[in-house]
Amino acid sequence: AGLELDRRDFMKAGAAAGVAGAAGAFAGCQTALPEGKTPSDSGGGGGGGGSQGASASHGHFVPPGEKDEYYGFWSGGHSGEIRVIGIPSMRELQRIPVFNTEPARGYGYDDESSEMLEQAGDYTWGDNHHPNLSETDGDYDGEYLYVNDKANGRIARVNLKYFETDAIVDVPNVQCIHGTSVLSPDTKYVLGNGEFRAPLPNDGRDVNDPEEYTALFSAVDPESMETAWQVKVDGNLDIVDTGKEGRWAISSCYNSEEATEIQGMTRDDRDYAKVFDIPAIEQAVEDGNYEEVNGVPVVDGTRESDLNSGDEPIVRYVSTPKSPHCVEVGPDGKYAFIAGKLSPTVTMLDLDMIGEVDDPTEAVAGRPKVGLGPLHTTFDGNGHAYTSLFIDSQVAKWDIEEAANAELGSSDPVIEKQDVHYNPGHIQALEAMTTDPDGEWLVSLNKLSKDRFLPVGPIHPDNDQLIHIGDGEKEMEIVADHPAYPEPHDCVFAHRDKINPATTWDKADYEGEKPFVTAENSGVERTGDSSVHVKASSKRSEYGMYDFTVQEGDEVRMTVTNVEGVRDIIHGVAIPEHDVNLAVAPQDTREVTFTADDPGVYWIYCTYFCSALHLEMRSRMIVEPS
Ligand code: CUK
Ligand code: CUA
Repeated sequence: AGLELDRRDFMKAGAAAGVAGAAGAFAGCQTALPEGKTPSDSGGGGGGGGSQGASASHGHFVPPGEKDEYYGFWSGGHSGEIRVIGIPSMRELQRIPVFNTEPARGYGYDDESSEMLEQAGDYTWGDNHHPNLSETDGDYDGEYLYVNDKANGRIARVNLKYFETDAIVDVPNVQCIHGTSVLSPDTKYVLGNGEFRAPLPNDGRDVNDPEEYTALFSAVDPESMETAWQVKVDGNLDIVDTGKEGRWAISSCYNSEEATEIQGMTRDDRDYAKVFDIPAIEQAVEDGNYEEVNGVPVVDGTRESDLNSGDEPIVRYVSTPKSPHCVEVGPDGKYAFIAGKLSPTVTMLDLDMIGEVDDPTEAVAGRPKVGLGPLHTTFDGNGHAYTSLFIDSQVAKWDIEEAANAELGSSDPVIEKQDVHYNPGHIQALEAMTTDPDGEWLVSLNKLSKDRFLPVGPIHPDNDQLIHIGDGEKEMEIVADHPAYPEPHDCVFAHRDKINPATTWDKADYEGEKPFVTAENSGVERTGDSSVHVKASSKRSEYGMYDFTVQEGDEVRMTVTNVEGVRDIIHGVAIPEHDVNLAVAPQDTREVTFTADDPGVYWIYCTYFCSALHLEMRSRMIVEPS
């Protein structure tokens, strides 16, 4: 059987790539080459658009010692984390815990992060789908990343100086936040779509009256991370993106029927996109045209509301084919692309026109047929859109202007389709969400990998495929399969020049909040009848003291500073049988509070292999019986 398989694989490679390609495959190439190309054709040469300067087939290989050109930030789905992946190598560089706990980084173990998680609802997990980089002037400023928690209706902020989550807001009045976007061009708000309709407030009222349920569109202040306002709408809210000028936010709605079961949700032939007029909403809040619910101004944006009856409605409802999925706004800000999901089309909404027309449906500028199950669209900056086709397991590349100039539903602007493996959700091209996309690479986040990898049990990895798109003039080519731990939804890419992480901590960033403990001021101080404060420095290869003594039952607050000035020398603090686990980076201080319940001797040890004497880096906690 093994032989059979090998032969079939060989024939597949031969068929796909031609003889030269098959020869290339034997020479150890990762992928088949396009027809007519020989391995030497693709050895070097200058790929355009700021690529690593290699060909389509091999350009994603980043040699040892060299670095990727782009940061990719992946949402981790129900793992709750963000993953940092280099593009084009697809190497995983870091994981940033957000809604989960992560022992390797001490996240959810030290006082600060565990209090943050506690105050944000004290859930042990989250389901993050949509990472968004903060913007200044429509470009990534490298300051923050914002991401939603679909499961618990939260939005978190990751500080990109330290690649660390620094704030989480549990948005009031909503159960779930799905679509999430920053408001371009200057991140005035982080916007979140409440997907599930529920009573407002959800306190036991109206539980048996689904027609009284409501969905809310929320705006969070990116600095204070407080909910600024919310808008009540008809139907539900799936995904959101914004125009480039700070006025429009566009959300898709797949359940205009307001049904509670799938038959009802898919009953009607039409649903809609909702176009939020942000300045008009702000004006309504300023004028006091809202109802306050749980401390948040809630503006009525339902179709029949007063605020929607005049010439300047706060929400415009645009009819679309049934059950649309994603909304993405193109780089020039002219069109919002609303993927059909159940319709094989993408609806193009003209954002220059939406404020001008009486009937917002007149702003629909195109509705190309692209294939079955269109979910998400991305851009190369050269006039092409790429739409993922969930049902067809393909990525369709199509011409934006051609679609805009054709009769609705009649155009076929598709230039090319690329098979992917299998069932793609989001796709993203380099910097496609900015005003100036870089083309070159596209990642297809495929939901199913089926037979693509060694079997690892019934729960399969996803498959993120790296596709070379160049400047959009050449054919697409898959150059790498990359198994992904379940379950990424979306990703965002930024050129490495736009992200400037610190390599050690800057203690000025926490001055006044936490002490900086040196060897000299290490020690134990009794702070109450049954509480002590232990302060310890850490450096290669010792803590500030070799032992310390507390009394049985003491509440121990422990503050540990890593006094190293050198990058990549991390010290950990593990205390056996006390669930204590800190990871302290150079120049950082972390604190943990625990109770010394059981008398005895406990060996504190360092968890990061920091020097040849790492194993000797220990301290003794003596808990005297009371
Ligand atoms: S959703 Cu997952 S594939 Cu949450 Cu952006 Cu479309
Ligand atoms: Cu410090 Cu190991």
